[in-house]
Amino acid sequence: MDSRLYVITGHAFSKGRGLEEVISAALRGGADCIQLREKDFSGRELLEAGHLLRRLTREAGARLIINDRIDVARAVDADGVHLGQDDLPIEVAREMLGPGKIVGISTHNVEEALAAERAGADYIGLGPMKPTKTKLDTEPVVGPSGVLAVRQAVQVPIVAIGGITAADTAEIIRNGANAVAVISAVVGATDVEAAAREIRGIVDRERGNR
Ligand code: TZP
Ligand code: MG
Repeated sequence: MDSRLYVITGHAFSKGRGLEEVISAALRGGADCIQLREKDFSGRELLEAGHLLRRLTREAGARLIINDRIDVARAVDADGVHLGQDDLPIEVAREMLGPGKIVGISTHNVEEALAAERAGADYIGLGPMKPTKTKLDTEPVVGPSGVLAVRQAVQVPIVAIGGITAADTAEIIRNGANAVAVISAVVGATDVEAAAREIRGIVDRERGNR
């Protein structure tokens, strides 16, 4: 899972703009992985959004990951799922998704990262990097220094998350993250495409310097 700019949907943070408008702009700006994450959508609404995102991500050559819902991921032929620590275990999700699919999991410290790697995760989310208003029930901040500690402990790709802006991205990538995942810094930006392009450019530059 070698993505660089991982953009997560969030209609509540999209300034009233629709999913198609916002995600099309993020993809034009260089998002190479989109996660469908809408906690208050019904199954029907998730399915409809998933089909739309599948079309947009295919056209852009980007990945599509579905948060939590393995059934929705299968129904829309997504590239994989993103799980929380309390969701179905990685092995079970992989069995349900079938071969060739991506299974990622949220982690918050070295112990969880090691367990995820042992369980065969394709990538780990690691965060929060900073306090964020986007997710209310976050674990304590791990920060960019936490990326360094986890990078020293595991080989699995690290997708840093939580409160990340363009200004934080260089340090996070230098500390060993493969990618940054954002909601508000891209979907809440006035110019979504420009915001994505700026962050993607920083990731590309810093990864090139490693
Ligand atoms: N998981 C940990 S922090 C977070 C999620 C989904 C929210 C990320 O949103 P933002 O706006 O990039 O802080
Ligand atoms: Mg979850």
